[in-house]
Amino acid sequence: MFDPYRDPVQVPQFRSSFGGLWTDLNNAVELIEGKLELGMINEEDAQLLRFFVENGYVVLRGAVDEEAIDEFNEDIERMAKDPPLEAWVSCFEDGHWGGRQMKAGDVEAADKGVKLLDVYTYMQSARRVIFAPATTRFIKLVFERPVLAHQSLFFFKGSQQPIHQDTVFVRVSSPMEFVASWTALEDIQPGSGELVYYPSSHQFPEFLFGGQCRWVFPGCNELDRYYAQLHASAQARNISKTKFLPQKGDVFIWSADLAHGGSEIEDPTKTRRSIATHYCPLNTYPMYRHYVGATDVVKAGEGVYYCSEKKAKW
Ligand SMILES: O=C(O)CCC(=O)C(=O)O
Ligand SMILES: [Fe+2]
Repeated sequence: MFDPYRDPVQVPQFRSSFGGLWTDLNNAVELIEGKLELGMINEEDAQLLRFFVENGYVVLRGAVDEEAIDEFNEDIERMAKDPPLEAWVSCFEDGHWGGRQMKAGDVEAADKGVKLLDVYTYMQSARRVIFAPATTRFIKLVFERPVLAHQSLFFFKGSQQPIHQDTVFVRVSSPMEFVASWTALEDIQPGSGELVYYPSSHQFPEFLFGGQCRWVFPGCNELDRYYAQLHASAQARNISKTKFLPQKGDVFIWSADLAHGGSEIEDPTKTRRSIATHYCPLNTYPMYRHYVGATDVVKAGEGVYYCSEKKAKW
């Protein structure tokens, strides 16, 4: 029985009814100090983790070698002229969004919002970028487990995607346990459709689709209400949209619930070469494994793995 004359009990708690990572616990700051004192992390790690816990993201400046990015950009250029069977894109065509095999010329077709999917499955230079040591070091600290990359989007141009939380669209067996990285593959210019986000929006009240679900499901018509709540939460807290204007090689890492999107493209001649990648701990898995099937999990390095959604023609 609770005794009001003794110290009140303090049970660590997650914000979400779906749990999360240790960084989502309300004692995360104490856990960071504990890890630091125990020698599990260094002061630089602690600073990044404190920032991540409070703001829902971190920026790792110069996390990816210039040479690795150049190699990746060159491979993409070469591949785009004669795309292999595995090259799959998502794009806006004939009035709707859909997935299909990549065609030569897709790189230039910026009006179609072309996203090249899961390029890490067939391009070593992509893996070098998405598993850059500084990026994976940080994600391993947050997961405390091996890392499974499971969805990447390569953008030639800005996505202009409405501001959203990935928990709504990226389905993981443990819905809150994942993060994403976004690597600038060139110096990003103002007006190119920069990545935009609401700082600390991972702390906004959670929206439950159908009253019970973190992700939007087929036939659910609550997306408008969801977007309205997201912007209202920002307004109520006086939080404004912030644009990310990185240099080539800078990496932005966001937590599953950080609200982000692609801002409007003001200058259509500008490119916004970048790759976004989602990662979950290896003991969890992307839900597409159930719905459409996943490729085998492949080890890419020390504690880093990848898999992909099976594409129709594979
Ligand atoms: O790069 C962007 O504009 C948004 C990407 C995004 O939302 C994602 O990959 O989850
Ligand atoms: Fe997203």
